[in-house]
Amino acid sequence: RLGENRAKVERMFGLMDRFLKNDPATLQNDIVNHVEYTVARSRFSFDDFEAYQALTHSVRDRLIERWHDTQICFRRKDPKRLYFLSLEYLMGRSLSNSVINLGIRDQYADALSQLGFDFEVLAEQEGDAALGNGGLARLSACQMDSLATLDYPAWGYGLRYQYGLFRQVILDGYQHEQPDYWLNFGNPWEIERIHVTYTVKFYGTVEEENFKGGKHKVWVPNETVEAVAYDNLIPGYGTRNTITLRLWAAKPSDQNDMESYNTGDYINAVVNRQRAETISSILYPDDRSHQGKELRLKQQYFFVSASLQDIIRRFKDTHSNFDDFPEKVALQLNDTHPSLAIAEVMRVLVDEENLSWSRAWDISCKIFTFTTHTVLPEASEKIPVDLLGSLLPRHLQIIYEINFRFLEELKKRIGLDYDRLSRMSIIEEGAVKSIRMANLSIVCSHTVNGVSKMHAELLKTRVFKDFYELWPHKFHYKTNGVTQRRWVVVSNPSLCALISKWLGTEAWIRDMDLLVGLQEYATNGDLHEEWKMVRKVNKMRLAEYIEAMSGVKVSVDAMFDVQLKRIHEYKRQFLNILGIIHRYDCIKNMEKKDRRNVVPRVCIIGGKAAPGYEIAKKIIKLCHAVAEKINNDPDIGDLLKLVFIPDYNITVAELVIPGADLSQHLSTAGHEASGTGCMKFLMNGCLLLATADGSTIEIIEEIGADNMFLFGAKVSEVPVLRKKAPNLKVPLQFARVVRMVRNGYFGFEDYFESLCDSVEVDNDFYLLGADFESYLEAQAAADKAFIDEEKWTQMSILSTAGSGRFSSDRTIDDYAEKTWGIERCRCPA
Ligand code: NBX
Repeated sequence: RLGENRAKVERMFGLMDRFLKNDPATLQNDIVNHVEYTVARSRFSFDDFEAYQALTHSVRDRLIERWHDTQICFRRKDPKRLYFLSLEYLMGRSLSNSVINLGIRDQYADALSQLGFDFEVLAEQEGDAALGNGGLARLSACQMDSLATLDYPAWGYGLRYQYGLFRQVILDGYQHEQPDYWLNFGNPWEIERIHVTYTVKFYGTVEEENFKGGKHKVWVPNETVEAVAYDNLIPGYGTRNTITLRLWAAKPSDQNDMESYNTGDYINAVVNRQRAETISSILYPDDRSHQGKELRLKQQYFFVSASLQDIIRRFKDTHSNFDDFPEKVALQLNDTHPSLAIAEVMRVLVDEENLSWSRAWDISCKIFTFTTHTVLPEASEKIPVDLLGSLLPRHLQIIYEINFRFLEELKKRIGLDYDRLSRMSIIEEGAVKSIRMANLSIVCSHTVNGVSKMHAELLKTRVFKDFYELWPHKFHYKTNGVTQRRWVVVSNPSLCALISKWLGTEAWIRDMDLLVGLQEYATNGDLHEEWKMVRKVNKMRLAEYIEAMSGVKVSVDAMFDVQLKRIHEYKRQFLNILGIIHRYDCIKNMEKKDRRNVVPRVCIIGGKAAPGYEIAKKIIKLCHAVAEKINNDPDIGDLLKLVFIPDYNITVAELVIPGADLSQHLSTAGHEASGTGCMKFLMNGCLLLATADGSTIEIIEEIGADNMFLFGAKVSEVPVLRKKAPNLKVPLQFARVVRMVRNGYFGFEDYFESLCDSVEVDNDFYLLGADFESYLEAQAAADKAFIDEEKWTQMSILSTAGSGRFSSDRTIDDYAEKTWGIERCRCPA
């Protein structure tokens, strides 16, 4: 038999051309074949989009080869695996990233140019995969890239939303939301795996059965939906390893239909089937508040149940005893969105695998780890008990049981301190009785982490103080990072080449710590010239984009000053706009001859507001109203321009960040858990103007306070200022600019009234007034530094040189070793 098998394998190998080759002739042949046979267009006539599709398919073939090898390698070595559970991933485009990670970008560019196509033009055909809101979702994407690059045996799990994050359309300065039906033109990057399907159940009742002389709970659900896997392949850089991001789509199940068919209601049956698909149809666009909606809860459970069935199936392929589970499986909860997984694992182990409660709980506590991404109390998820009880009755019982046992233990530790017991309880009593998902996650996870040093301090001293005092060993911090492959190599190829040239190696692309080597040349005149040239070309590219988007012509000699992020009061885009109004006002009131000393600025703001977030939408409108006034004022000319970049997404970020001179990170201290945008700007040599908040505190440690422009109250000062706020004296300049908005200097005074009210002295929760003077000082310092070109370039080089610590590679290695307990597993070349 063995001999026979070997002969078969050898025959198969003979039929395959071993591995696909990457010489120009083979690549061209592949692309043209895909035009003809996959895209089904004639090889004699195809346009850019069809060429892009064919190109993508040829890249995908190469990904599949490596992916198969990686999966075989993982199966053979059977290492402990990481399962990363996240409801959101912001992947952006895949083409450039894939060919760069595969190491065959230049080969493709050559092959295409011989066919008469330009790689960059084809790359522009791709839309963004925007299955997430903001920082949390992009972090998941960066972490997947690092997991693959560092050879970790990891799987990402998520939902395949049919509608990604809404597209932002600006009409008359107001934000409108348009659905992002991103699958319209097909998605060549995903592989539909119709044979990987699981049934997910909802609703129904819990019944008791006799079992081995005792009672056994059985959930009798009355609705089922099928989860179908779609695999997205994530190639590592400088390795063959290619890992899986498995996204689930909901499909109707045949199991629901019998009754309706029997009653002859065929049409209704089909309509009902269609409804099943709504579960994975839409991404919720709120990045903070949560609303306790049934569909959202259904999404969470659908995703958790399918992922766990898949994970347990894989475990059972090679193991029969669940005591081995913690040696083979780490389950990472990306915020509380997947935390129902805790109740689901308990249900499967106790109800289906017949483990005792204590054995099941022991196993669960060894596999879960939990990362929280916020400090804002309004963002913490609470699921109404009634809602959970109706959708997942057995899970509600399990959560009650977990809570009962936890509180019993807690009483033994702390006695009958009822206040503390009720604060720590997983169940929140009150008008709407709810499950506190964060408490559930902390109770079951062996490690809980914040996403910056400051964030972890706040968790320990404020947000989860009671839990920290109970289990100090559980609490850690893992400062976020971003992947340099996407944020330098793909998005800023000329800077990438320059860095490699001066370091004499490309090794920094896998080892960011090597960037410190640039410090040595921070004052080198030749590097300065090349550095300035690269930056200027990036600014020209951005200027063209700005003109195309908004019709505003900007001068590349001006300082490009950028704030890009979700619009939120705590991120204080309003402070930025008030600062711009102040600048405008100053120029207007200046004598003509003094205007010569003004440092010209192009202020660029971009970001989406959650559809129901009124104040955030007003900030967008204000930005447009102010821009209208300033940009059309002949007194001002090139001294000041303001542009709002619509529909901010990953692709826009890739274009804007390399062209920014200065970037603003203005959150009120103590509110930004980490912030990752600042890291992308930093790597690209952009200087930061920032509060000491989240990860900027650690950036200061790396590059020194004199290489950035810091301002504002510190974390410890914020509560004090808030107490004093009603009696604080508002700086005159602040009162003046707010008054200009309030009195209609930019029009729309009624519309802006509530926005102005939100920063009145007794109402100014985010302390715009208190920080205003210091903000203007930091801005003046930035102006002063900018006119000293040499100083600015040196600061810029030192920013890039000091950014090594903010690679997601560092973060992932740290998680792997200290949190997940997984080891690298490299697929042989
Ligand atoms: O996560 C963000 C934080 O605000 C950033 O400070 C941090 O850098 C980043 C990565 O750790 N949080 C975030 O983006 N949250 C969400 O997007 C979100 C989405 C849905 C939801 C709640 C929060 N229900």
